Amino acid sequence: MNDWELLILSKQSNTQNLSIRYVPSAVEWSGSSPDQGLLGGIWPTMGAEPTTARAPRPFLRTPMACLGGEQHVKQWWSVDGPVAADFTDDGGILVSWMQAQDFLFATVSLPAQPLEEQSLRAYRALLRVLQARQCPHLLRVWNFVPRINAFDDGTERYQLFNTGRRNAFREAGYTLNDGAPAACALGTQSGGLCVAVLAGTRCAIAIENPRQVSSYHYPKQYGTDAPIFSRAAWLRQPSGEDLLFISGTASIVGHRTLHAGDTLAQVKESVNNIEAVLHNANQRAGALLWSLAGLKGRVDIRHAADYPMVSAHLLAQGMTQFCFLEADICRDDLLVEIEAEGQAFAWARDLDRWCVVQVALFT
Ligand code: 3EB
Repeated sequence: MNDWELLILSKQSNTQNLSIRYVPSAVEWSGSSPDQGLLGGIWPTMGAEPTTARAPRPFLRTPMACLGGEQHVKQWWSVDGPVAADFTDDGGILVSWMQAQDFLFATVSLPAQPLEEQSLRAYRALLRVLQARQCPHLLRVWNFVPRINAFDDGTERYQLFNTGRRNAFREAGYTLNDGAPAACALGTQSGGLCVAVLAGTRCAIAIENPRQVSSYHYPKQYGTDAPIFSRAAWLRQPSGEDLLFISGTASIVGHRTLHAGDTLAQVKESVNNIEAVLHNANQRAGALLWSLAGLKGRVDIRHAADYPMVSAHLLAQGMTQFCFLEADICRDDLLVEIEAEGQAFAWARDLDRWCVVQVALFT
């Protein structure tokens, strides 16, 4: 068998492809082919929409303002195949989910109650659905924590959330360190705790950032229970259109926040961190799959007044496919955070094989 045949065979494997799209809020879903299914979505809205309706509806609308980049506000996850929606009632906790052959998107929203318990119960319910549906590998997680920087009985709410998440992961046998999913944790001003997850039948490859201490190794000064996420997760795909999920990335070097009070310096540091993650991911892939200008995503800004400065800086970096949201960030000295996705071109990963084919053809 020659390389050409190998290449064709690898494209015919029966695993499914996942895609991401960002569209304006006015656009409604219509698949590019009848076979393409909408697996899930997350976008901000300031309208009061109930997120706990009993109808299966795995779209998470977060109570946040869009400050700019409205043409990229709706984040859609889709698959090349049919999807089925359902929900699971786990002792009064309602998990809405959509499942396709190789992927599952699920959301849970809980009313405002003691946060550590809510976090444990939300994750417990989600992980049970993943296991029951045989889609156990967490790829990307979104956490929305009301009043994330406020204190409840002397403990910061983000830390209470972390304790609940860690206990649920431990209980379900999920990793407490290497191999964790990509994630973000943002603060909202209203509503209850909301968590959305994207999971797969296959796992992604966790990517860390050499400039940053891994989240699960943060020292105790940030809370007794460290967060658990990877800086990025690389999903290989049969089409070659690999996805890179980049976690919320802020101005943290080592484990410390840098540039407290200086939003522009924080954005620059966040971009430095993303470049380091991209470099690491490209090295792991052994090919230049991802670049800054090819990323799409969201920029979360604590103070709306900082939006013009932040967006001008990112545009100048060639980061043109971003939406800007007003949100709180998990440390009270962080003023901005960037979350992003990279989608590789199929030919990029197969470049070495194409070269072999070319050489074979021309010699
Ligand atoms: C940081 O690097 C910034 O708790 O799931 C970023 C991404 C952050 C995910 C999480 C937190 C989380 O520590 C905060």
